[in-house]
Amino acid sequence: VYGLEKRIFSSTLPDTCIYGITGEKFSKGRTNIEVVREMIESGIKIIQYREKDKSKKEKYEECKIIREMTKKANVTFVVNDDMDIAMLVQADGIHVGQDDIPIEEIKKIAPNMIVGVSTHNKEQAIEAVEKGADYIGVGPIFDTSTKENVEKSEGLKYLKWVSENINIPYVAIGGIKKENILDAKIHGGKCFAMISELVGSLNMNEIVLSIKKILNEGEF
Ligand code: TZP
Ligand code: MG
Repeated sequence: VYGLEKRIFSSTLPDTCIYGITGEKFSKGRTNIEVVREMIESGIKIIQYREKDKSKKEKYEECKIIREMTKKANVTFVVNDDMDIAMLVQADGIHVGQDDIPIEEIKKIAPNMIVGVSTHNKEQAIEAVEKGADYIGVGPIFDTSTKENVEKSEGLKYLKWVSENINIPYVAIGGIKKENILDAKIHGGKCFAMISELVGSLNMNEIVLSIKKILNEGEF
C-alpha cells in the first residue's frame, strides 16, 4: 500500500464527496460564478475552478470572487493549473496534471496548500504519492468529451486498483453521470468529480440530490 504513513496536513479532502468542477463552455449560458453559487447552495463541499478559455486576468478576477463565496460557505476551493492565481487568492488547493509544475516545487513555496494530481495509471499514482500529493485524480473512468486529448486509462479497473493500493484520498473523474456513478462506487470510488453532469444540469439541486440518493450515503 502506497502512502500508508500518516501525514499531518493543515487540511485535506474528505473521504467521500461530490467534487464540483467548473466549465463555462458546458454551463448552458450560466457563468462560472453562477454555477459555483448553485453548487454551494446544493451542498457541494469542494469546488475546483477549471477554465481553459479565458485570460489570466479574467481567471484571477473570477477566482477572487469564488474564494470569497467558498470561504463564507466553508467550502474547499481548488484552482486548476494556475499556481499564481491559487496563491494570490489564497485558495485551499491547486490541482495539476502530469505536464504541469512538479508537486515538490509547489510544496516548497506553498507547504500548506492541498496539492491534487491527475493520474491515469498505477505508475503515475505511486509517483504522485511519493512526491507528496495530498490527493490524486483517477481517470478517466468512463468516456468523456469534456476534456480533449485526455490520456487513456483503464477506468474502472484502475479505480479498483487505487482503492486497494493507495492510502491517500482519491477522486474519480471522467464521464461520471448519475447513470453510472454506482458502478464507479462499486469499483471503490468514494469522491466523484464531475463537470458536464453538474454544470450541464439546469437544476443543480435536483442533480446533486439524486446523485446523493444513488450513492445512498448520509455524509455527502
Ligand atoms: N480529467 C480527466 S477527465 C476530465 C478531466 C478534467 C473531464 C471530466 O469532465 P466530465 O464532463 O465530468 O466527463
Ligand atoms: Mg493542468
